[in-house]
Amino acid sequence: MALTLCGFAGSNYYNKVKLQLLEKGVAFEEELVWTGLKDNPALSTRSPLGKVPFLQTEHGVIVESSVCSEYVESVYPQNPLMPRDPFAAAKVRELVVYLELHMELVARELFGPAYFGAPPAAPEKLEQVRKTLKKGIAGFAKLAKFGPYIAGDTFTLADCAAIMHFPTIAGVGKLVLQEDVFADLPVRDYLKAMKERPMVAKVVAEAKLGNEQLMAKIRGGK
Ligand SMILES: N[C@@H](CCC(=O)N[C@@H](CS)C(=O)NCC(=O)O)C(=O)O
Repeated sequence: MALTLCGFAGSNYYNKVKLQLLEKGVAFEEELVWTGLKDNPALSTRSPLGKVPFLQTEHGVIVESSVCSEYVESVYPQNPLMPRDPFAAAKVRELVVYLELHMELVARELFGPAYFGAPPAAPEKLEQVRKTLKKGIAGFAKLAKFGPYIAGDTFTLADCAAIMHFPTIAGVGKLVLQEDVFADLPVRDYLKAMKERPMVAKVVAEAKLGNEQLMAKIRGGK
């Protein structure tokens, strides 16, 4: 049975795993699944919280993008995106956790006003997110190498995550906080260089279409 990545291309977590599969050259299929248990209670049998992405494998379903990525690395050793050395691998995992827990999840508190037409957030909320996000980014800056890749001289899972999380986080800074939250990091040049990679360019192009599809769905109230 083929490996199937389930979710939608407007999701950066989905695209992180998709980029990994493409960079590794692993054969997979995509199944369009929208989030939310309200409209689709049956989804809970595959994704208990109604979140995407999840991976349908020959053994069953795996939820949580980082767990999916770890599974893919262990089952498909070709073109590894995790170092074999345990310490180096831990350094890659650290970067992914900083990107997701201390940056993306913080920025997500303002995704409503930034991307989905929600009313502006209260000033106290803006300041709280600004402070926490900048603290997370300052911590990440101490770990990230940009050498030229996030973890050093090799493309890893930290790049799959960074390429997909940087733009949404930067968007919250620009659209809601009115601030370049990455002013002290070479994020713009990094993203430009990464888009030279054919698989990154493919995922980014499909993400654009996926976002348009998502916005049309939201506008249609479907
Ligand atoms: N920790 C999860 C986060 C996934 C996530 O939040 N996905 C979003 C789409 S980008 C989602 O499913 N949102 C719907 C919801 O939270 O109910 C992962 O890494 O897979």
